[in-house]
Amino acid sequence: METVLVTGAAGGIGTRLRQMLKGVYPNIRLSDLRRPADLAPDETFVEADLASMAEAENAVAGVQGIVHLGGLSVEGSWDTILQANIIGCYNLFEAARRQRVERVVFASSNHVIGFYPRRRRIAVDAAVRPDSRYGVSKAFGEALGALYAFKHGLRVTCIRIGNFGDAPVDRRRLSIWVSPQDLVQLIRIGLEHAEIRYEIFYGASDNVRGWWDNAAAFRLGYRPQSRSEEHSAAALAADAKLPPDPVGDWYQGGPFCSEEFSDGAERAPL
Ligand code: 15L
Repeated sequence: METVLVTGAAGGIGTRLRQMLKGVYPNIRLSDLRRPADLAPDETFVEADLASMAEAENAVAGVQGIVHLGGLSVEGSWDTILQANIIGCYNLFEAARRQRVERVVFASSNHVIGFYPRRRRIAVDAAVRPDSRYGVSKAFGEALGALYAFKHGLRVTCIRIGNFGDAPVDRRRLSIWVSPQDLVQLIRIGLEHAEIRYEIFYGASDNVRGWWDNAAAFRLGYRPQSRSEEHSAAALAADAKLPPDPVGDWYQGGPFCSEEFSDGAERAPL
C-alpha cells in the first residue's frame, strides 16, 4: 500500500489512527467534513462530504487502500443516518470502484448484531439483528462491501468494532472492548493480507467475557495483545453506579437496544 485514505479522520477513532498509522504506509491521506483542528504540517487532508459523489471521488482518487471510518458513529435521526451512513457509504464504495482502489476496510459496528442476547455466542455468519437505525446502516455497509467485493473485485474487510478505547469502561464493554493497538492490527490485516476478498472480523481484544467467535480474524493472523480482564475491577465498579436497564442489560447492544424500545415488546429469548 503506497497511499491509504482514512475517512472520518477528525473523529475519535480517526484521531488515534492518524497517529498510529504514521510511518506504516508511505502516504496517508485524511478526509472529513471539517479539517481536524490539530492537523500537523506533514499530514495531507482533503475536505470531503461523502454524501456528494464528486467529493467522494476526489477524496479517493489515486489511493490503493481506504479505511472508511466516516459517517455517524451513534444512533441518529433517519435523515442524518440516510445522508451520512447510507448515501455516504454507497458513494465511498462506488467511488472506490470508479477510481480502481484495491482495498476497503469498513468500520462496521457491534450494533449490526446488537439484538443477540448476551448469553449467545455468535460468529460472523449469524444473521444480522441491528439494534438501531445506525446498526441497520452498518449492516447496509457490510452488504455493499460484499457486492463490491464479489461483483467488482474490491478486497473488502468489515470490522464490527466493539468499543474502542484505552480501557473497557463497564461490564458490557469488558466483553466487547478493543484497544487501539488491536484495532490497528485488524486494519492492517484488511489492508495487507494477500488472501482477503471479503471478510468480516469482530473488532475485539482478548476478552475472556467476549460473546463473539472471531475465527476469521485469527485464521488471517490476528493475535490480540490487550486483555479486558486486566481492567475488570475498575469496569465493574463503574458499572455498579449505572442505573438498571432490563432491556439493555439483556442484549449485546446494551443501551442501543433499550433506546426507543416499544412498551410491551418481548425480549428475544435467544
Ligand atoms: C459503536 O458502534 C459506537 O460507535 C460507539 O460510540 C460505542 O457506542 C460503541 O458502539 C459501543 O457499543 O459501546
